[in-house]
Amino acid sequence: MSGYKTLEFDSLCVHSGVGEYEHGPVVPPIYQTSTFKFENAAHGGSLFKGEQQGYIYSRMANPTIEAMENSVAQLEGGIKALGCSSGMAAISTTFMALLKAGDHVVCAESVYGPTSTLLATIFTKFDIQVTFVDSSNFSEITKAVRTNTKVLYMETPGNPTLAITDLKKCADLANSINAKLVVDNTFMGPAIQRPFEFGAHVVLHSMTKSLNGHADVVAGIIVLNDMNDYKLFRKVLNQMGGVIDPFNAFLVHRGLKTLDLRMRKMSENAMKIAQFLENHPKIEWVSYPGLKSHPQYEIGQNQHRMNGCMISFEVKGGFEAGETLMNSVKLATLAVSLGGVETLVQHPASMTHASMDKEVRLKAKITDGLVRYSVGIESADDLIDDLEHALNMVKIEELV
Ligand code: LCS
Repeated sequence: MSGYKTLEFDSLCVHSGVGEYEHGPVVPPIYQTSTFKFENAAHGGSLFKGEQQGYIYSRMANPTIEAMENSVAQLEGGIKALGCSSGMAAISTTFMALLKAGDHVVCAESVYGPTSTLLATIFTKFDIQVTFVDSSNFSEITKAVRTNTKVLYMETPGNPTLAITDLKKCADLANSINAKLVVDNTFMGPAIQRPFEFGAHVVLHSMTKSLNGHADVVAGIIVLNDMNDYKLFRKVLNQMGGVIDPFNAFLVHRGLKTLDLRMRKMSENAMKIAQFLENHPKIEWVSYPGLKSHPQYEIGQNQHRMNGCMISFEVKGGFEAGETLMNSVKLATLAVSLGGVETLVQHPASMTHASMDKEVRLKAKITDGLVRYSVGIESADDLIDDLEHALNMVKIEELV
């Protein structure tokens, strides 16, 4: 809606994307319909030709989905967004839109496991090449670039190591070689990091995580800041078919209203927990963007408004000790996924990143003992008590 450019982010969370609807509902209604009635044959024909604006079929456009898309586009500072059936649908649609046989991708090595597997196994079948790099070391990205590089694909902070990538340097490099910088912004979300501000060309999310925030939806989104890109991506998504459905779009739009509030509380909790872990004698190391010990702390502070909800750490004693911890927590839930109101803990090497080649995984510093902890909105004191109790269960013999 006009005028919203001047609102602060927390106000935008509540109001963005909400339009005017029949009967004046405060919340966009759910248009739970697959198709839309034409007034007559000529009307149907003119909608298909694009001579008139209107809805045709929900894979192409739907008012509930559009309301949510407009909200996310505004929150990210883009111009248009495309709701997808999952984060992986957003990622595969993006590669389908930007790449052709013979092209090359430079991809961060610490990304969600199936993203790297998709590039390394499925897209290579179509003669698309990929080089994985430690993206926290910018010179590795520069060295990996070739004449046929069309996409720099970055996830920052990376899943699950939380390695941070300098987005401005990547955007400048992409512009200099006529490639696109694609950023998976799932871990931080627009309340914390807005990649377009640093020059990204495409921003995408698994909305299954913090954008929806309540662990009850699987969905994704692609945000664009160029109208020609939007037209291309929309066509590809429409042909590939991985669109979101109206009910899930409604739930995500509802979740967005509290995005800023949730991320503040989660970041505040995570900082306390990261400090607790860093000072605990049974902890080998902690990776959290808010700790000065994070190797890319300065870059993170330049890119982030808050420090986020994700912590990675290793218990002394490696995987066995980590397993004891995961089996001993009571308030945190042992489950994959992240960014929801409930605290989750999981083991990437055997769970989210199990599909990755072991050598690639270890090179990306996703060690066998790494534990990933997604901080929710519970009391930080309760969460720390829970971790303290679980760490007490790690036997001293396991520490060798
Ligand atoms: N990008 C990131 C950074 C992710 O963490 C995930 C899922 C995806 C994309 C894919 O999204 P989806 O298709 O599942 O909506 N990450 C998961 C994780 O770390 N645990 O379980 C899923």
